[in-house]
Amino acid sequence: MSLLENKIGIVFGVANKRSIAWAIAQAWKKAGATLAFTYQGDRLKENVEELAGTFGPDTLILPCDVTKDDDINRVFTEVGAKFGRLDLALHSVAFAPKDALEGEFVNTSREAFRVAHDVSAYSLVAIARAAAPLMTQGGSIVAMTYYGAEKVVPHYNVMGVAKAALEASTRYLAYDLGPKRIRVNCISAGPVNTLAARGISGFSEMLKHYEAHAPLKRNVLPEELGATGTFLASDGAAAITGQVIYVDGGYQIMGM
Ligand code: NAD
Ligand code: 0WE
Repeated sequence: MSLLENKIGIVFGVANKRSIAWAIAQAWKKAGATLAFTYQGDRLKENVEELAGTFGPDTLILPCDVTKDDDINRVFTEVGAKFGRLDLALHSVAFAPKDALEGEFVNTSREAFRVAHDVSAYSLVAIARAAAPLMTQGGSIVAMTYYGAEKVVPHYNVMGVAKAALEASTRYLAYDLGPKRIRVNCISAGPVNTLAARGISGFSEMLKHYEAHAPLKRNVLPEELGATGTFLASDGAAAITGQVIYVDGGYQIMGM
């Protein structure tokens, strides 16, 4: 039997075929899950419909700006109406204004700080709250994070602070939702060449740095994030909650 047979999931954060969300969605689908997808706005509608459209007629595809409570509530109302239940949710969404990732952290504006935290951290809380009533047989919520949450990665700046908030939110959500058998975990991925990473100056040097310094001497592959996402979604992880799992070739263990 497949690992996620009869599970219903929702995926936030597919922008294109390189998105980490797409890698995890494909793995969830392959493991037997039925999926709903959300996309940020009209700009990404066609992309997501083209990708997720290959998943069959029972695939729900809905717009959702995660900074809008009404969008989030509408999405979960529609998931409830179509499937009657939910088992899995993937949060793979982050944004900070570009200039906040270029200068010094000390110059982060109030507005850039607010936006980064709203999109990248608070949205997990809002999604978990809306998902929980549908997770009537328990559930698994997975969010994507990055090492810049715990150590200084030059230029990651306010995103690192927002990821720290995301990781702490994961722990508090795990505590609140544990009695309902809803687990909440983060995958901390090593650098992956996606849309969100492409614009970052020095990103290819970062990939080389990981190749040189991570114990496994290579970068992480999207399908490896898919495999960890499937594990965390599966009953094999039934006693794992509130954790940050590093899928980074071992980079995080190094002191030098
Ligand atoms: P991506 O650009 O493919 O995905 C980011 C997604 O966030 C996009 O789909 C975008 O539409 C969505 N998004 C941004 N603002 C939104 C909003 N207001 N409402 C709804 N959606 C919104 O890039 P990715 O690298 O796949 O990023 C996915 C996640 O993985 C992010 O949380 C990112 O921080 C994390 N991550 C990425 C890397 C990396 O190196 N690429 C490493 C570790 C963690
Ligand atoms: O979480 C991320 C990137 C998220 C991200 C990317 C952008 C680029 C375009 C958030 N907001 C924006 N805003 C934009 O305008 N990563 C883990 C990838 C990443 O980004 C970095 C990194 C790494 C790794 C930025 C600086 C240093 C390292």
